[in-house]
Amino acid sequence: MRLNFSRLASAAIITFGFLGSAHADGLPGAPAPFDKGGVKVALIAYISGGDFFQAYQAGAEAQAKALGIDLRVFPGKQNAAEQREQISQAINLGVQGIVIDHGQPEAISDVAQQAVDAGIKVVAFDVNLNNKAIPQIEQSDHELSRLALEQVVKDNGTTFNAGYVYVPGFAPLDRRNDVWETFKADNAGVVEKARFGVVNDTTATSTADQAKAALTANPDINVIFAPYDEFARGVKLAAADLGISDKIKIYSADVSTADIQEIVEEGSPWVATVATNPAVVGAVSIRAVALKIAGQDVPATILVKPALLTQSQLREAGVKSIEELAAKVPAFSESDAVTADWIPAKLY
Ligand code: SR1
Repeated sequence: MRLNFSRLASAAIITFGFLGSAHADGLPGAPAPFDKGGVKVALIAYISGGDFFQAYQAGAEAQAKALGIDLRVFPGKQNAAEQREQISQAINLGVQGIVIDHGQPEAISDVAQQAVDAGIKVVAFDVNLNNKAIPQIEQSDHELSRLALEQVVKDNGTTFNAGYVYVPGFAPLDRRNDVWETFKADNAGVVEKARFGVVNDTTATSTADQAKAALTANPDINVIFAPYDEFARGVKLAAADLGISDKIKIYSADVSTADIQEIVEEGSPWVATVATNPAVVGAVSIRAVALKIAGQDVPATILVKPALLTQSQLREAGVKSIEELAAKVPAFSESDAVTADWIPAKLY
């Protein structure tokens, strides 16, 4: 995806509970039930902490508001039992649609099926429920990983010692891992010296503790593949504490305003990331469930394509925030995935 500098952007606002909407009395020209308004949708998250998930939620809320949807957000605390209970609650609330954002398939597949059986339209972001009735939204994770590793090779060649941050069981991380495994198999000079990572409510600091141990035990690591921004932040923190920021290069996924600042700061080892605008992904998720509620076709897999962002590009462009990025890179301000002429798709 090419950088193109010509757009305007603004941020959405995070709130909880059923939200008011711009078209509470109906969206003129929209199909039923959006023409009358009062459509209730639940967004049920597995993880709510961290920049990515907050921006995703904000984008979902902005798109819901534009569609006249009353959106009830159930925040996630990495608790499978709680997410399962929240899906049951949403069914009992009589929502017309549910967006499931991450989660553990084995814990929620049956309640998701109960929702489908109750006539509720369900879509899933980054959790594969293996259910034909539930479209899956993702950020082209294989492509994301491939773009990041192409940049790794551009900067470091194909002979280096790597640290790899990975936690299995999360669909996007598992997909990114597929590409990493193939990459290693294809490049005998790439040696994975250490593998670590944790996902919890303090992912960055917990990962930093593990990174410190890994980097201390393996002082010859010069490349870190950390395909989640909280992982990258943790590794950057560890490198700063150990005084080795000039010895390693970090490649990640995701981007936020805080990430941009950490990437462009002087002496930062975080040299590239491959990302979508998570607010756009949140908006796409709501559009997908809205189309299903309106009885319109939705593909089984919906891809939101990521873009490579290097430290040097960001510095040269003088970009300091996700809004400035959205102003310059069209893919960060909108997606053409699951649109319809009755859906106000422009968030920015
Ligand atoms: C724990 S999974 C984290 C990932 O989910 C989303 O796909 C984001 O891109 C993030 O990297």
